[in-house]
Amino acid sequence: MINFVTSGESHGKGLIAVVSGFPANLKITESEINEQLKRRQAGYGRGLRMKIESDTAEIFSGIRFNKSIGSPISMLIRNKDWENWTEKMSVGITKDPVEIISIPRPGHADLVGTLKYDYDDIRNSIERSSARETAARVAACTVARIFLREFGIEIGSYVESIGGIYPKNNFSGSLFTNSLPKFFSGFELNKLSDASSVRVLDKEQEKKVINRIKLAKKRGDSLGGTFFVVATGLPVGLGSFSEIDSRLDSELSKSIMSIQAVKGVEIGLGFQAANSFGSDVHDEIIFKKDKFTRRTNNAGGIEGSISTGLPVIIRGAMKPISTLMTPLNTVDLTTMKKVESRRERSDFVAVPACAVIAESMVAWTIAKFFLLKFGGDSLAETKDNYNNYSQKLVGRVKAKFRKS
Ligand code: EPS
Repeated sequence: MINFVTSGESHGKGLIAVVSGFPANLKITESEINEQLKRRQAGYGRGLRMKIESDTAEIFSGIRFNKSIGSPISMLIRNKDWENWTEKMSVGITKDPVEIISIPRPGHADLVGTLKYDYDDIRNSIERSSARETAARVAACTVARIFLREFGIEIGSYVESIGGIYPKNNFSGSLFTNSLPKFFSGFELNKLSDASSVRVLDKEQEKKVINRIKLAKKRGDSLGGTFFVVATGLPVGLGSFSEIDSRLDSELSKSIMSIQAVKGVEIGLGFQAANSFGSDVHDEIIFKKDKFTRRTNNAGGIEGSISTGLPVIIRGAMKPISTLMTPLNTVDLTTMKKVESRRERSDFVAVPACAVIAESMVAWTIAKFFLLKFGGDSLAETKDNYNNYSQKLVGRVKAKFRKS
C-alpha cells in the first residue's frame, strides 16, 4: 500500500514529503518533480509569495542513480521566504516577543483551528492550514504520476471557470460525448491548458477571466472557480463496489476535497445527471475492435465505483481565497469586539494552481488502486502482472460466456 505524509509550515524552514510503497526501478529525477512544482506556482492572479519562491525539491533518500530502490522516498522543498520569518517562526524561544495574531479571517481556518487546538496565537492556525502545503503534495504525487506513465496513464486538467466566467463552447461537452480524438491524453490536455496563464482552453474566455481578476485585485477581493481533471489510459477494473473504502469514485472525491478551499466535487456528469432522464445519462455499451467501450462517457469513466477504461472525468469547485485586502468584519479575540479582519499577503485567485494540485491527488489515488490490483516489488513485476491481466481480460469473458 502506498502512502505519503507532508510536514511543514507556510513560513517555516521548508516542506517535507515522505513517500512509501512504490516498487523498485522506477526512474525518478528531481527535474521531473520540479517541473510539476513550477506548474503549481504558475497562474495569473497569484500573490507576492510566488515571486519570492521558486520551489525545487531536493531528494534526500529512496533514489539511487535516478532509480527508486523500494525504500521510502523523502524530499525537501526549502522556503526561500524563511529568511524573513526566522523570529516569527522560530523553533526555540526568541529573545524578544513576536507579534501575536488575535484577529481571525472569515472563511479561513484561523478561528476554528485556534479554538480546537487551544492556541495562544492564530499564527499557528494560519501556518499549517495554508495551501503552501500543497507544494509538498505535488512533489509526493509526482512519484505516482511518473509511475502511472509507465502504464500509459496520463493525468491532465484545465480551468473551466473563474469568477463565474465560462467558455462559450465548454470542452467538457466533448469529454462526456466520448468524442475525443484518438491521440487525446491527459498529457495533451496539459499542453493546451498550460499555454494559458489561467489554464483555460478558450482565448475569448481567457481575456474575460483576466479582466475579472484585475477587477478583483482593484477591489481588494478574491475569486474562485471550477476545474476539470481528466485521467486517460486507465485499465478496466481499478476500484471495487465491494467495500466502502475500495470505491474509486469516493476515494477520488476525497482526494480532491482534501485540497484547501475545495468545496465541491463531481464525477462525470455529476449534479447535471440528477436533473435528467436515465436514458439521457447512462452510457450504452459497445464492443468494438475486441474491446468494450461506451457510446458516451457521462459516467466519467467509473461504473459501480470501478474504472471502465474510458477517461476518468472529475470536476472540482474552489471557493474564493479567504484573505481579502478589503476585509470583512470579524471579532478580535483580545476584546471580543467587532473589528475589520486582518490583511495578510495572499493570492487573489489560485484556481489554475488548484487544478494542478488536483491532478496530483488524482494521480496518487489512481496509483494507489493500480498497485492494490497489480502489486509488485519491482516495476518489472508490476508490468508482468498488469500485462497478464490486460491481455486475458476479454478472452476470459468470451470463453466463459460462449454458448456451446
Ligand atoms: C501559497 C503560499 C502562501 C499563499 C497561499 C498559497 O504564501 P503566503 O501566505 O506567504 O503569502 O500565497 O496560501 C493561501 C492561499 C492560503 O489560503 O493560505 C503557496 O505556496 O501555494
